[in-house]
Amino acid sequence: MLIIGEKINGTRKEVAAAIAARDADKIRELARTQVEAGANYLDVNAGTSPDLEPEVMRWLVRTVQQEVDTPLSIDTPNPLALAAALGEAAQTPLVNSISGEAERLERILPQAAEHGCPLIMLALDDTGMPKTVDDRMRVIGRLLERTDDAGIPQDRLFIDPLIMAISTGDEQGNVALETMRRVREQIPDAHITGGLSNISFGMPARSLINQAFVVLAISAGMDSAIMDPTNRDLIGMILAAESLVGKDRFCRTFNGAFRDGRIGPRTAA
Ligand code: THG
Repeated sequence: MLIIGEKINGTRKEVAAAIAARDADKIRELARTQVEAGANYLDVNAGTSPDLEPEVMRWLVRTVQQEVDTPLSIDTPNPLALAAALGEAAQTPLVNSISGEAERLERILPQAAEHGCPLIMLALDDTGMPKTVDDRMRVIGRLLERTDDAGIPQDRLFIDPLIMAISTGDEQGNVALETMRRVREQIPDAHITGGLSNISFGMPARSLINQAFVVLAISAGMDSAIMDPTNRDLIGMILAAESLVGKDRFCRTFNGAFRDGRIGPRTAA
């Protein structure tokens, strides 16, 4: 599982406060703890108004990369904020994201292509959020024509089915899972990602829902998630599920994580 650490997000209270105070230590700590927990990418979302976003994004990326040289996931619909981030990134970042919205296609996709960035593709367009699996697959198909034309290889794509809260509709889990299964079948080289905790928004005991969902999603072909990498239970569930579907040769990753004390019951300190 390619883990994209979600915690540097300006829509979160502690990060909004750190940005307002330009508290670099706080941002560096969020970077370090997520990388130590095993994050492969760090998502960076300024969560500010579009006019301030390029400046805040530049500061966030610079600050994070003072602490870690982990590749980033630049989470913005704003082409100017993406350009600012590209200027500061230590390694080629993941671009989060493009969609069928014209602005993103015309001003984000060319930057991703030029810099050879992997790219998250949302099943969304100017007409809004497609409700059914068929509608999502149509949007994804149209976007795939555009990324193919731009010369982006399909194994550089992270397709996001748009994970919506089950509290807003009983079928939201099935819609996301069935979209994942179809993407896995029709676009076998592409990665599948998404915001894992979206599924449990508005529910009690969210962690239980997130853990159950990630197992089903791995079975449906999900191989990446935007999530809290410091959540030990979730990491344990992911590594267990991957070993159960043949994604962990000789269960080496599971065994190694257990040996290192990263999963399983905590031993008394
Ligand atoms: N797809 C893509 N990008 C995304 C999302 C997605 N980026 C944003 C989001 N969804 C994923 N990122 C986060 C970041 C933080 C939190 C959740 C998702 C988070 N949420 C807690 C909650 O919801 O209760 C608490 C907030 C807080 O700590 O203040 O932390 O779907 N491509």
